[in-house]
Amino acid sequence: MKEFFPEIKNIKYEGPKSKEPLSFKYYNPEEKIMGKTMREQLKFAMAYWHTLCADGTDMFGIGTMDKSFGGSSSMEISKNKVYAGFELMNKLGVDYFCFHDRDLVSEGETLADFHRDLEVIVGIVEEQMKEHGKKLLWATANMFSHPRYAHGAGTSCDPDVFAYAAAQIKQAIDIDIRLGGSGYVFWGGREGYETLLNTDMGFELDNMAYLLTMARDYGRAHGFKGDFYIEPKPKEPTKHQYDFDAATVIGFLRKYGLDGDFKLNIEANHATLAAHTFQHELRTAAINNMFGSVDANQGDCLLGWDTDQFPTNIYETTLAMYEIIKCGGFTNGGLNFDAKLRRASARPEDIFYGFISGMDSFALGLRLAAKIIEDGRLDEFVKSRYAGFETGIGADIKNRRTSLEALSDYAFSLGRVGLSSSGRQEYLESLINSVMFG
Ligand code: XUL
Ligand code: CO
Repeated sequence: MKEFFPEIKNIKYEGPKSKEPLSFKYYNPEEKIMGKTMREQLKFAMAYWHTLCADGTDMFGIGTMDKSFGGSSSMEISKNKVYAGFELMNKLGVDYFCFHDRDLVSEGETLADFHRDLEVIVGIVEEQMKEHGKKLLWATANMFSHPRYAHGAGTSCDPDVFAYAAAQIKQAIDIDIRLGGSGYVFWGGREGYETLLNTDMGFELDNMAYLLTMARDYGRAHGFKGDFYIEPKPKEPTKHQYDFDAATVIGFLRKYGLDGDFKLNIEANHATLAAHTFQHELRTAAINNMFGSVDANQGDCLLGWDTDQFPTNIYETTLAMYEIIKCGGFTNGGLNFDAKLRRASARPEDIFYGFISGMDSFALGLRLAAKIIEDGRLDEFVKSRYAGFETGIGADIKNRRTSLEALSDYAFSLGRVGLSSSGRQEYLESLINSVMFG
């Protein structure tokens, strides 16, 4: 078998003191952290699109990276991408991957062309998965790149486009089931609007929910046991996207009775675009029992768009892993690197540096989150902050055994009520630093 990255050997754990750039400093797959191996806790996945398709094209310039993998025809390129992808996952020890239907083959003129070519490539993916023991974290349908989706897919004003989207979803769910995927993602890149002047928002949302309901029913009827996910994002490409953030999506899912089958796929850079922290979005999903999966990346606070960088901010990865461990860890989900190289990082080995950096950042985040939890002072402080609810009037409130009148009588009996305790933010921030770096 042809090697696509002949210069790169299998990436090994060498520990934090190693100066070998092509090694893991913190990710030691078989080491146990809080009862599970790092590999099980982190469940890293390769995003097919960024890794094997994105070639550095941006709004101002053409591609800088050759993603043809030595192929000349479109199908040859598609085949080579599969082999290159599995080689890369093997060398990095990444167990999972995710793709859009359009990442595997180019669309062709008709759905029939697309279907025919997908069948060939999915066959190769299936055979490679068996040979190398890799798993599909989730699949999705790209319903945002083609011009037909300029008005949206499930929220399009054109019923033919709505039907086309349905066909793409059906096909992607069939592939997901065939490959044993544990998730199916909906990211509504064009499901939103540019101006309300031309938009019937209520009608569009009802249609979107109908499409998701049909997808759910089809998947369940055909044996899909995994989770459906919505991936919130507030904007980009459309000015306003309906899946704005976790809270908005949860409200939508409940309104349309989809909350039993759908969870959230939280992306770090989408959280920050919605003016939330990554931790906030994870917590919102968790407290609503809708935490599912993560698209791992980071943005740049000086650039207001979705830069999809490999994550390196250890505070962010630590607090993310803290949230993930606290809500029980991944079940069907995992950490998918929805991350791409900078345009000038155009050498084939750069993709390995990107993954190593991202995997090590989350591995270190996991180690530090475990330290914070095992240290216990943070959790103890939060518990003690609400200790007033354990006795007296506080317990009556907590146990819902009071009334507005009873609380009013109680408050009148108190006289002056002032600020009673400190939030201790500065102390907690320095506590976190001392646990992380101590
Ligand atoms: C776009 C994005 C997508 C989804 C899958 O911002 O995150 O790649 O993850 O469609
Ligand atoms: Co994403």
